[in-house]
Amino acid sequence: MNDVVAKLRELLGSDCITDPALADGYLSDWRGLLRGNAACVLRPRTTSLLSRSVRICQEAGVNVVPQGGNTGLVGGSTPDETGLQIVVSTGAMKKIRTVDPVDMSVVAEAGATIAELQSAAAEADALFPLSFASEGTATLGGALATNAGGISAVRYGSARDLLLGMEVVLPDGRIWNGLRTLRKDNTGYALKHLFAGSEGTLGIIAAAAMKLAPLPVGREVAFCAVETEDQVLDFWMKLRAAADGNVRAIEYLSGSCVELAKREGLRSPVEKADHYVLVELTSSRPEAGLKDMLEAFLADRLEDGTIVDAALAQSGEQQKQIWRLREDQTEVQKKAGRDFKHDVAVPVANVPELLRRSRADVEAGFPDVTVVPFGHVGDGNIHLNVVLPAALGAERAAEHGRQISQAIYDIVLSLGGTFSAEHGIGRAKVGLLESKRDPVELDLMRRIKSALDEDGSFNPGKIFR
Ligand code: FAD
Ligand code: 2HG
Ligand code: ZN
Repeated sequence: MNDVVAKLRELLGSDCITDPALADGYLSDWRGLLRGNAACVLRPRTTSLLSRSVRICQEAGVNVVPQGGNTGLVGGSTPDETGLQIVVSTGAMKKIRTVDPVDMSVVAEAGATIAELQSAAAEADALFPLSFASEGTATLGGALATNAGGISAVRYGSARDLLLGMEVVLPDGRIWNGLRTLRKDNTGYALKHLFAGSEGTLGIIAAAAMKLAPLPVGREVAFCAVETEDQVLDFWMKLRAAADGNVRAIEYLSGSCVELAKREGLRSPVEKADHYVLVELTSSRPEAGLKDMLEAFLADRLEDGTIVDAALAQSGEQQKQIWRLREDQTEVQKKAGRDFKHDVAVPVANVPELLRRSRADVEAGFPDVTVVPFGHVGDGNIHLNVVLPAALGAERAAEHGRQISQAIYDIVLSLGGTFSAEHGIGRAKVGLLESKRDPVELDLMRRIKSALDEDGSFNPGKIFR
């Protein structure tokens, strides 16, 4: 191993990190649940250096763990404990190569953050549509490798839907240059879609071309209190019909989520309820009349009883406060005790049943637990999280967590859903994938893996055991 590290050091100089203090932040996951070790951490600055680094690793038979912003929630970017793997971070590859307002595309290196892409697009009067709470740190490469969704997927789709082209360093060190910005390109297999959602198991995304959208000029945000799960769905159906193309976000929060946020000092602008929905409408047409539209829509919903209270933000500051109730959930839940995450999706029509059954089953079996579901209701994607009291002790919490997860996944699958909607498989859901997915599907996935990564050296233990 010393020889390999010496060669990498020769190639990358101080961008080959061996100092434990400097390497530390790359060795554990965002949630603080996993801690690994690595022979070194590489931060190549160009695709060519990335490719040469990977080739050195490949020739020495060393396993590689790709990493972007390290904000993933399923342990995909953490090395194992052996100290024999090498973390390859794209953090130093941040160039935004082109923003093309005619083509409506951006070409950027993998380490550019989502927030940097949003800013670069806005400077050219365009919108980079991906958006989620970790956007200040999460990278383009990571978002594509996990096929991240987020709050505006209901309007613009997930990362994959925005993908036009890719530059990838393959496990043998070769560079595949598929960095095209064409809107139509039916030239054989769409290889880029293999790498989207592949979680660092097939190659390292070095750069990507992504679609942009028109920059919104109008933005309205409202927060509503709702009495029942069915009314949450009813509200969304009515909003979709009334505002259709203008809905940028429709997010669900349970009453328990808002109570947790209040404990952290946040304020809700509506009366207390069992359920809440957050709506954001945007338009790139100044004359769209979004405010009148939303005001009239909310008045109608109060009138027909779909909602019991509503607040339409009157300033940018109020919009931010409303969004914090939603965007701070991951942090708030992390602080509240031992949090167990279930990033699930069901057909949208089954969301009320999912919310009802999971809460009833979990609360009946585990009186100590707080069920804190929230998320992207328009996509049928609910973060069906639970928090157990910290006082329960690690071992009992783990055992309760295991039983609760099983109960939740059983409900999700019985409703035609999936156990990973937008966060991926990583290390956390390897067993679930293996036990719950169709054997033919698994066989095809394994064949793709071995065709691209013959030695199995790219992110071993992730997606597959
Ligand atoms: P990392 O965490 O570094 O890596 C994630 C996976 O991708 C790993 O398997 C890694 O090996 C691989 N990878 C990273 N870069 C590359 C590359 N260049 N080439 C190949 N493989 C690579 N996710 C959502 O989908 N929607 C949300 O709303 C959302 N909100 C979040 C909010 C918070 C507060 C946090 C902490 C996380 C949230 N996430 C969300 C999860 C996470 O931010 C996303 O999955 C994000 O896309 C990960 O990007 P990253 O750069 O941090 O990747
Ligand atoms: C979100 O939607 C993220 O905020 C994180 O996907 C979800 O913390 C979670 O469980
Ligand atoms: Zn989410």
